[in-house]
Amino acid sequence: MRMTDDPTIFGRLKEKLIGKKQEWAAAGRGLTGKHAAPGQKLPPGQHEVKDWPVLDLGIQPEVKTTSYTLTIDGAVEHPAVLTWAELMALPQRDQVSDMHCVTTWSRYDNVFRGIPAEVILALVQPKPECRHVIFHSHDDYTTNVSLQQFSQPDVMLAHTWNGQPISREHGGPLRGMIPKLYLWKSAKWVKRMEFAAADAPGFWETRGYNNNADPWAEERYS
Ligand SMILES: Nc1nc2c(c(=O)[nH]1)N[C@H]1C(S)=C(S)[C@@H](COP(=O)(O)O)O[C@H]1N2
Ligand SMILES: [Mo]
Repeated sequence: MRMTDDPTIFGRLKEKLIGKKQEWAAAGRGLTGKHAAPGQKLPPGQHEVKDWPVLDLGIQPEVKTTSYTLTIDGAVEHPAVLTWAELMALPQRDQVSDMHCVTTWSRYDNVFRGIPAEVILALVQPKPECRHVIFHSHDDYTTNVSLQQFSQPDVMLAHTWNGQPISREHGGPLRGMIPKLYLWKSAKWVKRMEFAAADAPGFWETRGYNNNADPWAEERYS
């Protein structure tokens, strides 16, 4: 089923929400025109929140660790299908990160635990022509980042937030966490990571949102 022609009430509701965010992109909502130094904690046009809002397409798939697999394929020397046990046996790290959502909220100092990007890279070894990483999720969401953005030291596949397993609504059991980009680049319920030579703009990137998505440069829209 395509996301755009679901006739159910949830489908129509979802369409309304997606339509609203596309309108924001077209109108340049939230843009201040200011730039901020990357060292500055709060990017321009953002405000701090203490709760953790939930944003997604309205489908929150139940993904069980007992049957979970992560597929990593494409332009890599060693494609892999990893079970939950295999993922947990990889080196893990704690990382304190801020989250910046394009809808203008930022949430500071989240302790995420997970598998660092560098561990994934060492495992699968991107081929020389590889330039992009496309995340595919269980709700059919996709998002794309450059290999360089994925390779930053604070990037991880996270399974734990502030000492608790990441909840289903926030993308558990495993989600991307790319703290220096707007949060739509951090895929919830990750199913597959596709390494690629060619870029493939994802769900929001094809609906008016910026391909690069640097909050300090206010790269909200395309
Ligand atoms: N699989 C999936 N990942 C997703 C989304 C989604 O709809 N599906 N929404 C993105 C958007 S737009 C945002 S702002 C963040 C929200 O994460 P949160 O709900 O944990 O705050 O998830 C991102 N990752
Ligand atoms: Mo978002």
